[in-house]
Amino acid sequence: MNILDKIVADKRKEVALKKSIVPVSQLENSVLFNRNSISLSNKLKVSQTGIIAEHKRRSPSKSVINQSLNVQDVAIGYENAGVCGMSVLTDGKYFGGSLDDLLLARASVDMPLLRKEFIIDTYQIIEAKAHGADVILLIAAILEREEIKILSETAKSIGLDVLLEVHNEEELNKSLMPSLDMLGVNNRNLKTFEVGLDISKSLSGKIPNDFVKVSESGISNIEAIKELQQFGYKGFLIGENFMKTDNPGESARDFIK
Ligand code: IGP
Repeated sequence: MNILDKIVADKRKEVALKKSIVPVSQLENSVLFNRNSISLSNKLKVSQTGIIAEHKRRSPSKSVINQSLNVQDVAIGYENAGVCGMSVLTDGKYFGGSLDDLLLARASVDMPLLRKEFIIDTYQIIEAKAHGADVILLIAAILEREEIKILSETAKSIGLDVLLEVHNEEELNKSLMPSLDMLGVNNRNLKTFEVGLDISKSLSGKIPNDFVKVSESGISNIEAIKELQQFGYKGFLIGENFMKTDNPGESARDFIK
């Protein structure tokens, strides 16, 4: 079993347990469920820099990245730096995140928030909205086309943007559909953890222009962004490079000026 299969197996159990305790109707009654979401894809379209900055304490590939900061300070730092949006990891077991992180980020800033999660069930989308997310991530490597359709249409029906993540041409070809807003190319192979920007470059021409192109992972300098912009990318998802410092907001600011 590769790590991705393990994460998904754990996630299925987690979602089944949660469903038995917190019914969807309860999530739909939360204050945040009725908040108007802000579109990240619209912001990226008009941005010069297109930074989506991530809150990530640890990961299966790097173990500890930063355990000492609180999510509110990180969120405020990112927003003050002028990023387009923030990605908040909500997986606990592998990334040290939580839905509370998403709630606290929501309470601290106005910018669009992405729930970074392994989504396999519509329940997690309702949950994302109820905790203040504006955008959800769908990962093509763990979903069938029909699942991508149901999940993305559910997200759109409650006003959320959808970022679909691929890592190769096969995943891209099976996934294209109008209910997606952004197409993300993950420079990290989630099964092997290998990282390289070449995959963003080689897939860029195959992504139709109706989708906002996002390059994800392994971005550590402005030169990489400038180069990826030549390939049509409008969004850049950056985690570790900011989170490994004592002041992620300041680090993000260096990428924006
Ligand atoms: C950020 P990095 O290399 O800048 O820390 O990567 C983000 O792209 C990465 O955390 C990520 C991810 C994911 C995490 C991309 N897709 C899916 C968990 C699940």
